[in-house]
Amino acid sequence: MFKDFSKDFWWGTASSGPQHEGAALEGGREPSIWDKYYEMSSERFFNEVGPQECGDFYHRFKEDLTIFKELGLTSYRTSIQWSRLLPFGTKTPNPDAVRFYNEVIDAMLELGITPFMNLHHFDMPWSHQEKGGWENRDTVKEFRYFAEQCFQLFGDRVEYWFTFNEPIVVPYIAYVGDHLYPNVMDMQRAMTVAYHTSLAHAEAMDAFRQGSYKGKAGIILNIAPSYPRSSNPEDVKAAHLADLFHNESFKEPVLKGTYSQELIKFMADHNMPLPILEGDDKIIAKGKVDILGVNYYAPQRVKVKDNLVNPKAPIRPGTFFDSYDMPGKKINPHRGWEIYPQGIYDCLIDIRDNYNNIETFISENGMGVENEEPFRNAQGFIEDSYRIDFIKDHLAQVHKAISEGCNCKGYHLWTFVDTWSWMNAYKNRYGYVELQLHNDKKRVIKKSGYWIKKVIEDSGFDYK
Ligand code: BGP
Repeated sequence: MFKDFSKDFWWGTASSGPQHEGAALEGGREPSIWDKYYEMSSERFFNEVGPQECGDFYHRFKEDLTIFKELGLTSYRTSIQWSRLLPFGTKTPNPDAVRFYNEVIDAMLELGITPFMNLHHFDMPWSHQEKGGWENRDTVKEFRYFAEQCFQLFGDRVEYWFTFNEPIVVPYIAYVGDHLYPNVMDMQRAMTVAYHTSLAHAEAMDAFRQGSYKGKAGIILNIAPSYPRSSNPEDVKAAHLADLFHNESFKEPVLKGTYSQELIKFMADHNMPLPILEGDDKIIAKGKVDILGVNYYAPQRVKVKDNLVNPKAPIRPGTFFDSYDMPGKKINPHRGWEIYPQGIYDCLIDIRDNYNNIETFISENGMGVENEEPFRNAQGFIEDSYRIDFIKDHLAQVHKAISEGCNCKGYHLWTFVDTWSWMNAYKNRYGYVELQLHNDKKRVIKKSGYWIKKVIEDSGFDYK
């Protein structure tokens, strides 16, 4: 059956400054938390390839955008690096950064590509991290200042703004996980970081509205629907808690303008009170978004804990529930993530039914695959049919959600050209376009790139 999408559906891709720009030491940029973490612990990064080894969008954006246009894609998300625009805590925008982002935005508009600009993609400038990063409440006003600068400098042309990408990730990987500085395993500090990030988001939304800029502002959340192993009340309770920490911690403030009372109480009941000050509710209320980006990769499957917790172990979300390894689940072995297309539908229906059917788009979805070399064909390009199938299965669910009334406006694949991916560096490739890292970073369109071009031309595709 043909899955038809509206003519104005946003067919795009997502990327980020820290993962694709490169030129980390050029143009006056200061190191971000990732550059420093690589300096401290390079052995943790796949093949010891660090964040400075990016696709060089900084010098090659015109080439990338030309290929982007050739594939018929219409909207491109990247981010403005705080560490490039306001390096070392300066209040005066770095002229080289202003020039670069102006050129990128202008090049997109000339090609008829809509820029979607995000302001924070896990990439705290080191000078702010040294002062405590998101644990320090002063960072909230520093972020508002950065956001204001971005709106003032580029708001005459950018009409889609996003304050944060996946704001729950930094608390999780750096404060209760072992994947980023400061690796502290402390749930109170993690949720403090999350709380201050909510305030920073709300301050940036307020700055956007105060300035009466055109367009819309919002946030991008990685929503992982939480499914209990069974209908046993303990499993259901466990899944609810996983949802509360991972999803509701940001969904409620950004979609309802209130901070979850349940989360506040849970943290207080476990002697980890959140650093709430009088009047914060008024700030949080300003954070209600115009538009929500939904990043969807995989669900979380959850069960009640099998074993009692070691009382000396640090408290983490996993103190309260276990992950559930469902028999028969389909897995992407390269990334270890479950493939469950219906999850994307469940996310959209939840927003339709419980969050006023706010305007959304799929801001990330994709399949990371290690070593695509065996799929190279005689003409020299990668035949990534597995990626096409993955995208089709997810788009079919998006189509179904839209036909049932969900206000979902587009689909952005992660990513356009294979990017550097945090600890996994270049292990898993996600792009419509291959990055030949050791061949002068040459860009070569994959089969999925040619496929999406046809989908866009036809405004849809045939599905089993
Ligand atoms: C999302 C991030 C992206 C990107 C993607 C793929 O969570 O927003 O920055 O990296 O995941 O994940 P990974 O790179 O870990 O494979």
